[in-house]
Amino acid sequence: MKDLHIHETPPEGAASDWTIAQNWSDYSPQDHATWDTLFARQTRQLQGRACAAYLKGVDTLRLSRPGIPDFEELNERLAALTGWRVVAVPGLVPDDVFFDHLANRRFVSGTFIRRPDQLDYLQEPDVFHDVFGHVPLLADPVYADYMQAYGLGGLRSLQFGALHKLARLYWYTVEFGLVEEEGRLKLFGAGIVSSHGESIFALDDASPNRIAFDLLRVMRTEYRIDDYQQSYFVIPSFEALLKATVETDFAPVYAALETLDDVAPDAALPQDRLFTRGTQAYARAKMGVAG
Ligand code: HBI
Ligand code: FE
Repeated sequence: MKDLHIHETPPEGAASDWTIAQNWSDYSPQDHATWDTLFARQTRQLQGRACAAYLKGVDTLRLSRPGIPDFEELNERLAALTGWRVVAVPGLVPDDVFFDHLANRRFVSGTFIRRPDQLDYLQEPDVFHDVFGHVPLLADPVYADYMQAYGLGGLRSLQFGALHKLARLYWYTVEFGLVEEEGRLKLFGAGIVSSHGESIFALDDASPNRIAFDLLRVMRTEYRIDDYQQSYFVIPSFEALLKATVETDFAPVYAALETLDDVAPDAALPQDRLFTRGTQAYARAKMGVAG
């Protein structure tokens, strides 16, 4: 999802903060039907798999109503719960713009929806990924604070030239995070909960590592954007994740990262607390290597 369609200035029709109108009435019946299809099969898939706060958010935000949500209506409920709003943008926006929105409790969402023949394939985040994947947890007060803290940290990381490292935190939590709930692993990352295949793979497949979250470890770890992850990180709770973020001065973390090597996506380190040591069979088969 990197470097695709990134403009340097807001495109024609976008405001200076890159927002556009959702133009909800322009969606076709087929667009709404695509949402309904994705919603139905993904809510089935997530029973017993998604974390409690995510499922609660789907419910309190009434995402089960038919059709692509109208952001204005969605925002009435979301803003009342946590002060977050969803704003429409034309695609990927520059990092500083993205972080500024998060720091002000605005989540940027694409407006287009994938074509019916592309239900499992998606290069750029569409409205299903952005709304179904990301928005339910923004109804959770602790997660809501974490996302804002990430936006503030993101703006700060730009001054350190350390966005590259901080982006790994976003990737391995907001997009692909797992959480331990009553002794069992559950999904919370938007990239997983919005993916039909990865919502099974991330919890059940023997291939990936599942490693206890550690801030420095995560920020050293490279990631794959083109296939299922080779390692997932498990947070103990959203409170712990928020604490690890807001109570940490990232300046010394960035300094420490300068002295540490990057870690490969499939690596397990001696100091890791492992929930699962993955076989990496899936990734190896994909790379065409025997064994
Ligand atoms: N723009 N629309 C959009 N959505 C994103 O998730 C996004 C972005 N621009 C930049 C960006 N993400 C990155 O900075 C983060 O993934 C770190
Ligand atoms: Fe996303």
